[in-house]
Amino acid sequence: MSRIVYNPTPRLLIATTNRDKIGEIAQELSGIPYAIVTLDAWPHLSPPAETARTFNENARDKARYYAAATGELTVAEDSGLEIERLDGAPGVESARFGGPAASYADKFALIYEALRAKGAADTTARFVCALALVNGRQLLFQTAAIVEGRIASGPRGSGGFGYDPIFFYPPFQRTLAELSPQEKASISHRGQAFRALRRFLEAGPTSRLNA
Ligand code: ITT
Repeated sequence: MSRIVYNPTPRLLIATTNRDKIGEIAQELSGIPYAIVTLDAWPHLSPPAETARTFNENARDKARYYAAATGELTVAEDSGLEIERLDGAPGVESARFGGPAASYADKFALIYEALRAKGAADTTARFVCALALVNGRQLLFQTAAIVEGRIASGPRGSGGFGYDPIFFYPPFQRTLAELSPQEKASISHRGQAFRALRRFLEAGPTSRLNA
């Protein structure tokens, strides 16, 4: 006698409170054999404090926190902008740089002021994205990716989000905010990191974990 096994599509929680990140990640993961869920399904869950000093640790901590709170197979990422002449600032503080009330215009003004104070009109910079995939307490996959560029002479463009208007990407001779979403995804820190996650998921080992 054969048994009928109901094998539902496994779920994957994209654990971020940042809507702009969700848009870019969903685009990168479209078509994977997982049902994507977001934190909208847990409206009362507060975000964890991000206390670690590295993107990798913060990504792991966030993924572990949300996996424990929801019971879902969870991916979280930690990302930010490192400016060479500012010794890597704002780095892991990118989202909080300038304080809770600071707009991105305020953050840009602080950055240009700090660069002027150092006599550093031109500087290299990089965006970093570290991601971690966790099931229960188990870290299944971790990767990090960067995109190298320069701080633009002034903010330009209206696409993207966050620091994109001040990040000049030399191969395209434009800021990330002047790129189409597809162009940004093709070279960005997040695009590269999530394409690596897609390859890992499509290789299959996790597809049975929460089925
Ligand atoms: P979650 O922790 O909930 O994911 P968050 O926005 O607080 O949301 P992070 O702590 O990782 O996330 O901070 C990332 C910040 O780095 C983000 O808020 C932007 O200020 C900046 N950032 C990261 N990726 C960026 C991108 O592609 N373009 C522009 N700015 C980016």
